Amino acid sequence: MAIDYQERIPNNVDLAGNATLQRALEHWQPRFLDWWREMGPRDFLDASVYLRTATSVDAKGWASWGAVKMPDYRWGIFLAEPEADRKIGFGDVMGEPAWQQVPGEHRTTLRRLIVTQGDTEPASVEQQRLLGHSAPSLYDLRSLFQVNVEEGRHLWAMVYLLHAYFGRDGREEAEELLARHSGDADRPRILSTFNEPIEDWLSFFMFTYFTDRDGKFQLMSLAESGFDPLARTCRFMLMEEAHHMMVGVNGVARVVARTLEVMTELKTEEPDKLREAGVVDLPTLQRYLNFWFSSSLDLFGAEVSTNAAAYFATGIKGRPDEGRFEEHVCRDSALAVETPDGVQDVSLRNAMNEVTRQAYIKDCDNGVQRWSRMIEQAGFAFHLRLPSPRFHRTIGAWAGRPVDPAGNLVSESQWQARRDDWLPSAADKAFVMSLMRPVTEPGKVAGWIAPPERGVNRLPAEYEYVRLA
Ligand code: BYC
Repeated sequence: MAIDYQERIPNNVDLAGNATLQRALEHWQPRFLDWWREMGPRDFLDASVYLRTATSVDAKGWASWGAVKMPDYRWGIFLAEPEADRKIGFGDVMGEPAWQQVPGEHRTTLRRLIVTQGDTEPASVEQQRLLGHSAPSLYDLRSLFQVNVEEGRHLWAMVYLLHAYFGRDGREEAEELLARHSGDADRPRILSTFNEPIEDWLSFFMFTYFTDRDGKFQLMSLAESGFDPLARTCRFMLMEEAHHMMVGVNGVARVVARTLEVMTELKTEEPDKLREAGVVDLPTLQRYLNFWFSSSLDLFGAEVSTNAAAYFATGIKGRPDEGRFEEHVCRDSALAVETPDGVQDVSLRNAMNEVTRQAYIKDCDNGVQRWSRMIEQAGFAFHLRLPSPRFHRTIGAWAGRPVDPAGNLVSESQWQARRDDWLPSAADKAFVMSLMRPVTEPGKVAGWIAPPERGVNRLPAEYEYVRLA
C-alpha cells in the first residue's frame, strides 16, 4: 500500500480504516511532539535540515529529499509489504502460519520485547540531544539529525504495534516510552548502554558504529518473528539502520584519517604532541572503541539465557538471517560457551544470545580492520583491535570480572591500576570534549576530523545541509 502523506500520521497500515486506533495514535502524537521539543535535539527546532523521508516501503522508495524543520518531519507508520502465506521459520512452531494477531500465551513476552526495542529509540535521541551544539560540520550536523528523526520513526513503529495489538496495557506502555529518560536516576531507560551519556562526537561515531549495529542484529532476529506485524516492521526499520552504521564507520575513518595526516606531518606517534596539535591520538581512539564495543556486547543479554531459549522455541525471536542456517529447530545441538569457570556445553537454544553476539562481533571487526588498514597504509605500526568479549562486561557470565582487553583474568588491583589504559579516563574525556567546537560555515570542517569524501544525495560536501535559524 502507498503511503499517504496527506494524513496526519502518514502510514501504510490503513489507519483511516480503523477509527479507534487512529484516534488513539492521534492522541499520542502531540505527546510525542512535546517529547521531541523537550528531549530531542536541543535548540534546533527552527533549523531547516536537508533530510530524507521515506515515501514508500520498497527498496527504492524511501528517499524523498528536502529541507525540513524537524518538528515538521513526517513521522509515520510503515511496515514492509506482507509476504503471502508466510510461515514461521524456526523453533517448535516451525512451518506453522505466522501470527497476524498476538497469541494469548505470548502476549506478555511479545509486549516486553517490543517495549525493550521501542525504549532504545527515544533513548538514543535523548543521549544525543546536546551534540548539535558541537558538530564538526554542517554535513555532520545533518547526519545527526537524520539519525535522530529516523529513531523517532522507529519509536512510532513500536508504538503502533503496542496500540494496535496490545489494548490498554499497550497504550500505557506507549506512554511510558516517553516518560522514561536516558540516564534518569528514577526512571532510566531499560538497557544499560542507553543510559550512557554521549557528549562528544567520537562517542557518537562509536555509538552509531557499535550500538546501532546491535540494533541491526536485534532487528534481524525480530524480523524472523512469528508475529508477522513485528517482523514486517523490523524489516522496514533495517533499511534505515544501515545509514546509521555508515555514519559511524565513516565518522571514525575520518577521525583516523585526520590523525594520520598530523602524525605524518609531525612525524610523531606521541599522544601528547598529537593532542597539542588538536587531533585524537590512536590509543585514545582505542579506549573509546573498547568502551562502546564492550557496552554494546551487553545488549545481547546473558550467554546462557532461558529467556532466549523460550523466545526461540516458541517462534517469537529467531536468529539473524535464520534462513541461512541449515537446522531451524535446534532442540538437540549445543554450543561451547566460555565462562569464567571454563568452557561449558550449553544447549543451543539457551545460547541464542551468544550465537547472535558472535555474528555481531564478526560484523564489527570489518570496520575495525578498515581503520587499521588506513593506519598501516600510512606507515604506522599501531593496530586498532576489538577487545576480548570478556572485557568490561556488566551482563552475563563475565559481568564484573576483572579482565584485560586481551581476555585474561587479572587481579582487581591490576584492573584498577590499568583501567585508564583500557577505557576512556576523565582526562581523555576532557581532552576530547575540548575539541568539540561547532563549525557552522558550509564546507568547513573541524580540525580533528577529515572532511567527508562526498556530500549527501550527490550534493557537494560544501552544501549548506543545515540552515540555522
Ligand atoms: N541492560 O536472559 P537475559 C537498537 C536483562 S538496539 C540491562 O540474557 P534476554 C538501537 C534482561 O532484560 C536493539 N538489562 O535477557 C541502537 C533480563 O531481565 P529480567 C534493541 C539487561 O531476555 C542504537 C535479564 O537481564 N533491541 O535498536 O535473553 C540506537 C536476564 O537477561 C541487559 C532489543 O534489545 C542490558 N544490556 O535478552 C537506537 C530487542 N541485557 O527479565 C536503537 C529486544 C539483559 O530478568 N530485546 N538484561 O528482568 C531482547 O531481545 C532482549 O530483551 C535482550 C536481552 C536481547 C535485550
